[in-house]
Formats: sequence, C-alpha cells, structure tokens
Amino acid sequence: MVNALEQYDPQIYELMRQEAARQSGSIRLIPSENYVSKAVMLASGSCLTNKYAEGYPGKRYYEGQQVTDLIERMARDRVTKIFKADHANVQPYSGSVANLAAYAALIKPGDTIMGMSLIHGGHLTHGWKVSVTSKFYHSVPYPVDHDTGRLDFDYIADLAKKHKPKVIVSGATAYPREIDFEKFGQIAKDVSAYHISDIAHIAGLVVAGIHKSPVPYADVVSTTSHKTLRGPRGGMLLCKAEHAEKVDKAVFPGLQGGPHMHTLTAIAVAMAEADTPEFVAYAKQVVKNAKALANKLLEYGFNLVSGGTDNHLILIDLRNKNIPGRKVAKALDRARIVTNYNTVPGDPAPPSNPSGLRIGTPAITTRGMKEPEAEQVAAFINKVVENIDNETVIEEVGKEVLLLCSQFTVPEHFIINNKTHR
Ligand code: DSN
Repeated sequence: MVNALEQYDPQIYELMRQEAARQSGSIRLIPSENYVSKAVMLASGSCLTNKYAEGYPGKRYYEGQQVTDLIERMARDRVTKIFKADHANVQPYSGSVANLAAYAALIKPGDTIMGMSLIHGGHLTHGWKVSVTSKFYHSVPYPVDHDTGRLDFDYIADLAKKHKPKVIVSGATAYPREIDFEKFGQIAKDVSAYHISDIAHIAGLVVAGIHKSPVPYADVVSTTSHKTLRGPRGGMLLCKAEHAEKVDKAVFPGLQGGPHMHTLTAIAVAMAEADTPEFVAYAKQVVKNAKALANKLLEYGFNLVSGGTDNHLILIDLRNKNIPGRKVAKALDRARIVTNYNTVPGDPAPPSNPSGLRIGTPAITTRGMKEPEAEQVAAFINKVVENIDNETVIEEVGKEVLLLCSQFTVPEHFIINNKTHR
C-alpha cells in the first residue's frame, strides 16, 4: 500500500521513505517510542479513517455505525480485560486529552491538583506552569527527593495535608523506579482527594504484570496506547464503574468531537497483541535490557538518577561529565542514536538545555536486541560522550550503529522500496 503512494504523491512518498530509513538505521532510545506491528499499522491506515462516529456505541449522532459500534465495543472489552478495569474509554485523541478529561470528569475549574513536577519527571498536563492544566486548576506540584531521585511519600503526604487537593496524580514520564500506587491511593484517601494515575509510559509493563497496576488504587487511570504498550498513537481512560458516566461525558461531548475510528481499530488490534505470552516476554526483556544498559553506563562512570532503573527508562545526570544534555543528544543523533535531553531532579539548568539525557529500551527490544546489544549501546553512548567534539569518532560510531541495526532489522512493513537504511 505504501509503495503505491510513490505513484500518487512522490514527494511525500520520498519523505516517508527517508523516515522509514531513519527509523531502521538508527538506535531509537526515546522511551516513549516504539515500532508497531504490521497489523496495527494496517488498521491505523485503513478505511476507518473515513468514518465519523460522534457518541458511543448504540448512541451515536451519525448513522452508518453498524461496524464502528462493534469495533469500539471490541476495543473497550479488550482494554478492560487486559487492565482488569471496570470501564474503559478508548476515544481520547492522546494522553494529554485523556488527562484533561480525567480532571474534567472529577473536579471543577479552580480546584487544586497535585502532580509530579515536570522538572522532576512529571508530565506537562500534571499541572505544570505552562500547561492549561495549571491555569484551569490550582496546581501544587510535588518534587522527588533531589538526593535519592525517588518519590518521598512522607513529603507528598504532608503537602497533601497542607493543600488539600481535590486530585492527586501519580505517574511520570521520566521516573526510572517502580511507583507505589497503593501509597498514592492512601494519601489521596486521607485527604479525600481523587487519585488519578497516568501510566502512559509503563502501561505495557503493567499489562505484562511486571509493574504493579494502579487500577485497584486509582479512581481513574489514564494512559496512551503507544509507548511500551506498542499500539497506535492514542489515549485511553480506565475507571471504576461509579465514574464511568462522568468520564465518558468528559471525553465526549466535554472535550472532543468524533473519535478517530482508525486509531480505535488499531488500539483493538494492539490490545489483542498485548494479551499474549509473546508480549509478556517482550515486556520482561524491555526491563532486562534497561537494567543491562544502566549497569554498563554505571561502569563507564555515568551518574544515573536514583542509581539505576526498575522499568524501561534511564535518566542520565550528565553534570559530572560537564556536558549539557542537549549537546550530548545532538552528538548522539549524529551517531544515529536517538535520545532526548531532559531535566534531572534539582537541575540548575532550564528544560530547554537541561543537565540530563532520557533513554529507554522499548524500541530496541522490539527489534530483538537483548542484554549484549544493550551493553553495546552503552559503549556507543560512552564513546560519543568521551569524544563529544570529535566528529571523526562520532561518524565512526554511526557506522558501527548502522552495522548493528542491519543485524536487528525492523518489522518488514517498515521497509519501503527495499531501502531500509539511510
Ligand atoms: N512526550 C511524551 C514522552 O516522551 O514522555 C509524554 O507525553
């Protein structure tokens, strides 16, 4: 199908070919990225993109829903099954909208929310100052402990007692350790707050039983359908039965119009894939690879926030290397290793040029890489950092990366016109 595009729009086809080659010819370590299966890709690029379906199955505002109702019900059923949740809404366009909908369902504008501060690993929509979530709501962000890099539950409990939030958000985008959702649930209960848990990053690990699930301890759980879960780009909300109606109304008509039915279809496919022993093995390997990569980086003298990882991601504190995160990320990109610069707890530098680097293993694991390759990736990173101003060495590393990539090819449908690599 993609190759047929060459005929209709050669310019866009050529750009897609280049992007496919980039994804195949680089080591992609951004922890929120992955490679979807051919089935997910096909569902995503299907005739379902043509259909409007405002409303919910059995109660739509447009006719012609004979098939879409079945698809959305199937997606919801598969989501509730794998997450063991009472109710699922699979319509949010993204994790950001899902988070907004969770707030809109439970609290009023001006109410206080408490989420992890962006510069300590939280998400923009957890109430960070430049997000509308801090304008619609009164936001009291909580930090992580600067010395340990870990959540300090006594501090969070005291902050909650002081500010009496209506919502406490657990979950993060740059926290390398397991999150104790039960403790968050208890802190929320003690101050009569709702507990919203955002598991966008770790959803695949939760489904596989490798990370504890927040479902028993949270009123609403928000997630994306991609990242470790390896579905299409989208958002989802899970909740207890008592909140189902409010959550559904907050998504539609509260925040959105018609759901993206092609995405819902691909979500249904991805949830069936996640409900398999192969997916559990994949998720276990993601964590094994992250630990192997982290341990090797420690051997090379890198400082890691919290000293290591329990999940799919690693946060490198580059302050002992005296090189800013952005410079390292850009040099690594030239060596075909794709990462993102990130703040570290207590970072004196701004988010636009912070002191850290965030990396993760979901995508390399999908390619079939295991611990030896994860260690090899650590060696590549070390070589680039040690030679940060030496373009010859950086280019050499790029060639070695390309060689490694050629041994761990991406899924076949990523190959366009037989030109996999750049
Ligand atoms: N921007 C995503 C991430 O990379 O973590 C979260 O939305």
